[in-house]
Amino acid sequence: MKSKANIKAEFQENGYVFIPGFLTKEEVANINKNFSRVIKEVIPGMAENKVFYEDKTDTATLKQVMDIHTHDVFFNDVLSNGKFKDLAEFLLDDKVIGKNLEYFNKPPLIGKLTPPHQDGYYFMLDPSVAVTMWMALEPADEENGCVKYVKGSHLKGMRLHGRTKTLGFSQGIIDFGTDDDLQNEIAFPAQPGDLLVHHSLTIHRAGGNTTANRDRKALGLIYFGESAREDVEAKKAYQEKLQKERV
Ligand SMILES: O=C(O)CCC(=O)C(=O)O
Repeated sequence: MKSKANIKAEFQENGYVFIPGFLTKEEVANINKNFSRVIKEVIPGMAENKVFYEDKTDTATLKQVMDIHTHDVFFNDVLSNGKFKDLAEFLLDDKVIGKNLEYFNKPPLIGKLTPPHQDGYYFMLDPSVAVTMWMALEPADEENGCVKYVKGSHLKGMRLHGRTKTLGFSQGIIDFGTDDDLQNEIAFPAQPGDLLVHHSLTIHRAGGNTTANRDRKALGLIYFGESAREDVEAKKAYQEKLQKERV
């Protein structure tokens, strides 16, 4: 078990921290049970721009669901009370607001790669005081698309992003792949209940799912520090632009 002091030191130095066994098997089973319920009962009532499929015509290819906390009491509680939020406050040295609770999957063979990006580019915060948490709900490795981080990238500023063709990750770093990126990139295979936490400026990506029979389900949580200011106008304009490009 990592000490609290080590968890914070790693986060500050590397821009991410890996916490094995953050949730117990029972806690993971409970999250999985509730995601199954949400997929069956809640998603049908959600707006189209919150629910993404690899193939729109096939609900078995569900890949991402956003803002689940605003539609479901159980997941609102996971985001806004308890150990995830406490950890976010500890790492950011700030009070935090739970902004998003997401479901991610990469279905076998068709689950696409996650382009290299910095979450802060999407968040539009000044200062960019925010963390993202990513928790494996089943084994994730290089074959089914585990998360990869560029160590120390949170200290090197925001990179240039441009439009991608990936649904759910519309922006990616356009010049990703420098020597510095590749030499410092580390893959994080994870088991159910293992937690990854990254700073909003940390560069990360994930491969596609090349396996024939394994999913890659994960829980995502986003927290903004109270000291971060959202550029509300810029964000609105950006959302409108995305919406226009989608039709
Ligand atoms: O699930 C993934 O592939 C990546 C998730 C991600 O990029 C994020 O949570 O910021």
